[in-house]
Amino acid sequence: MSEPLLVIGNRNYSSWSLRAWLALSHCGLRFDVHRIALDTPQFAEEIGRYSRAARVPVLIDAGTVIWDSLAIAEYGADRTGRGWPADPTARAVARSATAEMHSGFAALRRAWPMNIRARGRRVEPESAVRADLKRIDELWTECRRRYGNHGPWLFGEYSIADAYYAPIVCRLATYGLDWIGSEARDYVAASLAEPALAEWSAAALAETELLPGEEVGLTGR
Ligand SMILES: N[C@@H](CCC(=O)N[C@@H](CS)C(=O)NCC(=O)O)C(=O)O
Repeated sequence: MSEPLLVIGNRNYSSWSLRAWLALSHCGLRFDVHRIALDTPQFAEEIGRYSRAARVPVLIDAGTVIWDSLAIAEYGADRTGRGWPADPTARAVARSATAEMHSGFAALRRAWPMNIRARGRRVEPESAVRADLKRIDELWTECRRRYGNHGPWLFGEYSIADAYYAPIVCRLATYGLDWIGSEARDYVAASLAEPALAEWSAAALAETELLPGEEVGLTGR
């Protein structure tokens, strides 16, 4: 039987694709990948073949379509038993942190789009973005202090929560670390050195597409 197929967008820009891909890679599920570049006629034409929701990521496994990054991460965890902390209390907190990312931080996501290739961007955060950054700093620091003694991740061992915050790590690498404290910075460094994110980032560097608004200036490409 063929492997599940994960349909993703551009590695440079598609933060939801990155989350699903990291979660599946870390839980050890084997899967194939099909990439469709966002904002192209090919995307409009092809995505409907995989998902009526018309968004990436989508996981197709033996005819079942799973069309949301968190549902995909949960599917990987269900299939392998890996993805969430073993301790029920830590697991509840990890799920809360993940859900907060899945449904929140809209101001930050809007103002600082993920662009893995770009470095040295300086976009002064407005107050709503600063509030998001403050909350992320506080959350990461608290998780590291409370749960981080068994490893470098938010809950010690790598979990879906780390996959969920990886695009924030990428944004901080692009827009600067000025707004977070030393423990959060250590977490950024550990995340950027992590092999799966490094593999995804190397593939993003090899991409050449530019999304509208990402073409010029001190923004990188
Ligand atoms: N809540 C969804 C969000 C998916 C999403 O917004 N994906 C974007 C790319 S990162 C997309 O497919 N955009 C294409 C479009 O809107 O046409 C998830 O978690 O999977």
